[in-house]
Amino acid sequence: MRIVAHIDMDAFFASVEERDNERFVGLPIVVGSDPEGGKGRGVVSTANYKAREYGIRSALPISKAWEYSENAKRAGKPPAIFLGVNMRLYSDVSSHIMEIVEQYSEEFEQASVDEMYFDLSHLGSFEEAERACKKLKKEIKDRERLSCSIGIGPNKLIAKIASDFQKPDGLTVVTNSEAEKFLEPLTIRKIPGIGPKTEEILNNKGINKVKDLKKFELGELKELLGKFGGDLYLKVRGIDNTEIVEEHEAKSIGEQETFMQNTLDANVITERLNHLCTTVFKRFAKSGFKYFRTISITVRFGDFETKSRAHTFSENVKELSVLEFESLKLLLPFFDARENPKRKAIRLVGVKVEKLS
Ligand code: TTP
Ligand code: MG
Repeated sequence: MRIVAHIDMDAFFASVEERDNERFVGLPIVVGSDPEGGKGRGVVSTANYKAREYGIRSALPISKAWEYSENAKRAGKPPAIFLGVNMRLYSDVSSHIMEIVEQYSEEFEQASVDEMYFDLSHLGSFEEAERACKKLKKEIKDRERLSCSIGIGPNKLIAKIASDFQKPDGLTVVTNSEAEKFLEPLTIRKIPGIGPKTEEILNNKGINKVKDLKKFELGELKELLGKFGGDLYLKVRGIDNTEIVEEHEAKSIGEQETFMQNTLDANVITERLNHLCTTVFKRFAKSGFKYFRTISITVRFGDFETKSRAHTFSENVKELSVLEFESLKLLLPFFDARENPKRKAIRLVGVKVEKLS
C-alpha cells in the first residue's frame, strides 16, 4: 500500500518574521515589496493569517494591501506591518525543516521553499502514518517554533490537496477508499494544474465542483483542454501515479544504503561503510570540486530513529583515506553505549561530504 505525505508550512515567510520579532506577535504581517506609502508597484509574497482577515494575500498588488491596511486602521484595527523579503533567512529555516522531515522517510522531494512530499509506505497503515505526522508536527513546533499543515493520502495529488484542507496547523488523512469522495465537493481550482484560465474555461461551461468534472468522458476533456484533459480525467478520480523525485543538490555529495536485514555486526557495517565511502569519493572526484571540509554519517536504527554525526576539519581535505578513517571514527560510537545504549540493530548507514570547494 502506498502512503504519501505532503507538508506545507503555514504563512511561511510571515511566520518566520513573527517568530523572530517578539513585537510582531499577534499582529497582521505582510511580507513583500515596499508599499511606498501606497504607491509601491510590487506584490505581496505572503501575509500571515491575521493580515489575511483584511483581505491581504499572496500576489495581491502591494498598493492594494496598503489600502486594505489603511481601511483596517480607520476601523480601529491594528495596521499591517510591511516587511521586505529576507530570502536568505527563509532558506535557512527551510533547510532546517527539511532536515527534520528527512528523518521520517527515505524518499522525499522538496517541492518549494516551504513544502515537501515524503513517502510513508514503510509504516504499513494510515493510522501509523498519522501518528508519525503528529510527532513530526510537534517536533517542528518544538525545534523551529513554526506550525505547518500535513496531508496524508494514497498518492502525491491527494496528499497535496489534503495538506491544504485544514490550514493552518492541520493534519488531514485521506485513505485510498475515501479519495474520490474527498475530491467531489471541492472547487475545481483545488486540483493542481487548474489555474485561473482553465478555471474560467470550465466555469463558463457550468463546471464548478470536481463532481461536475466527473460527468465528462475522457475524449471530451481532451477535446476541451488538450493533453491536460487526459491527466485531469484521472486526477478527478483521485488517481495519480507520479513518483517522489529526490533533488540532487550540489552542496553535498552523499550515499546511503539500507541493509537487507537490520544488523549490529561491526564487520558487515564497516565493510558497507567503506563501500559507501568509495562511491561517494568517486562522485566527488568527478564533481569538479577539489576539496571537502565536512564529513558526516547518518545511522538509522531498526525503529527508524535516525542520528547524524559530523566532523568538520579546520582545513580543506581531499583524500579517500581521510574520508574512510573519519567516517569510521564517527561510526564507532554507534556500536556501544555512547550512541546506542539500547544496542539497537542498524537499518541504514549514509556517508556525506560537505563544504565542497
Ligand atoms: P505558500 O505555501 O503558497 O503560502 P504560505 O506558506 O505563505 O501560506 P499557507 O501555506 O499557510 O497558505 O508559499 C510559501 C511561501 O512562498 C510564502 O510564505 C511566500 C512565498 N510566495 C511568494 O513569494 N509569492 C507567492 O505568490 C506565493 C503563493 C508564495
Ligand atoms: Mg505554505
